[in-house]
Amino acid sequence: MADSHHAIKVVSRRTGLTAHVIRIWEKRYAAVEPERTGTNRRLYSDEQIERLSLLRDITQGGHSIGHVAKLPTEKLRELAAESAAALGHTRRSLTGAAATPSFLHECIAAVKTLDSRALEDSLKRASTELGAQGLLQQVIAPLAQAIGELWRDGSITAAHEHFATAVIRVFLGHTAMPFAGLDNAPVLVVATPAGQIHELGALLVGAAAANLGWHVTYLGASLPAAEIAGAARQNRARAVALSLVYPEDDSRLEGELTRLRELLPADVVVLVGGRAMPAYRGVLDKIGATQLKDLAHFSSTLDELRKPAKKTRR
Ligand code: B12
Repeated sequence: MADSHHAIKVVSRRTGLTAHVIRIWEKRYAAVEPERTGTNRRLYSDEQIERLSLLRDITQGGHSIGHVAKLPTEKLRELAAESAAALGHTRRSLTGAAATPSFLHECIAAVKTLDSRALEDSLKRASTELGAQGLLQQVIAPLAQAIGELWRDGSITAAHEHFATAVIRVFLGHTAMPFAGLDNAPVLVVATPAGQIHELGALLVGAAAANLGWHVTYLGASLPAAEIAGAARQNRARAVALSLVYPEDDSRLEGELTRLRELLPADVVVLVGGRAMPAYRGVLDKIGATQLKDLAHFSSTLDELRKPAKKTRR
């Protein structure tokens, strides 16, 4: 490689990736293979810098580094262009031209710098520009994915995850959930069952439902079946929505879900989603829960449920 002459510091500055992430992407995923100096310092070529920049954009667009790290550069260029189109922004080029900021990128930057004001500001503007469903599906959901990836590859810590969840919780609680308000709005109780501490999925579905005109009783994370059923009875809920994210092998969850079904009035529908949902399919089938793979299906199911005569589709 004749033009291998950039030290990792330069690469970090040019790509915006930390030296730590660059090393992890090299060691764990073989994304690039830099030359070494006599004293074992890494030297990167322009093509390798381009690869790293492309991988940065592609992973920020939601792809897992493990899936894309070894693809040929040409393929990376295609994927980056697709991500850019999907995210509605122009990728920062290697010549240094400024990128059109996307909400997702702004939010990721704010999480990385633990800047709550910047994060709230981006969420607010995204909400105004994209509407509530756009905010939830195009910004907050992919943001959670991106945060998970960044945490896994070592570029952010659990503190960043906590920070992001806290800001999003307050933001959704104040701006998105109170959308509903009509007295005759159907009631949806939202929670995660005992042992499921990840809360963002529940917050997302709560905000999506409120935006569709439902009255949302949001209970938060890790609640015993009796508490969820009690709230549903008290508020005469039409449905209960549960988010299952992690772990995927909690042996107590089967009992919790069975108990919830027993305690709920028969006409209260149980809606379930989240990345761990498929792992509990057996018990979910047994209790007749409606299993939903994403927010779009959730929204159409809520619309169906509002029509009293019709049965919900599974
Ligand atoms: C924030 C976060 C945390 C925070 C949680 C704070 C909080 N109060 O919620 C903290 C830092 C505490 C944390 C801890 C841990 N976490 Co964590 N965390 C996350 C992160 C970034 C978001 C979590 C979340 O709420 N996701 C929920 C939603 C947003 O994502 P989703 O499940 O894909 O859901 C989508 C749809 O399914 C739908 N949906 C979700 N719920 C529902 C419900 C219904 C009804 C419907 C219709 C749809 C729906 O909406 C989403 C958008 O499309 C994820 C990354 C990620 N991609 O999710 C990791 C992640 C879930 N965490 C992970 C891990 C490993 C952990 C820890 C074990 C880390 C550790 N070593 O300590 C601990 C576990 C703690 C525990 N006891 O459970 C892994 C799980 C891996 C796996 N095997 O599944 C993930 C995926 C990160 C990763 N990429 O590796 N975490």
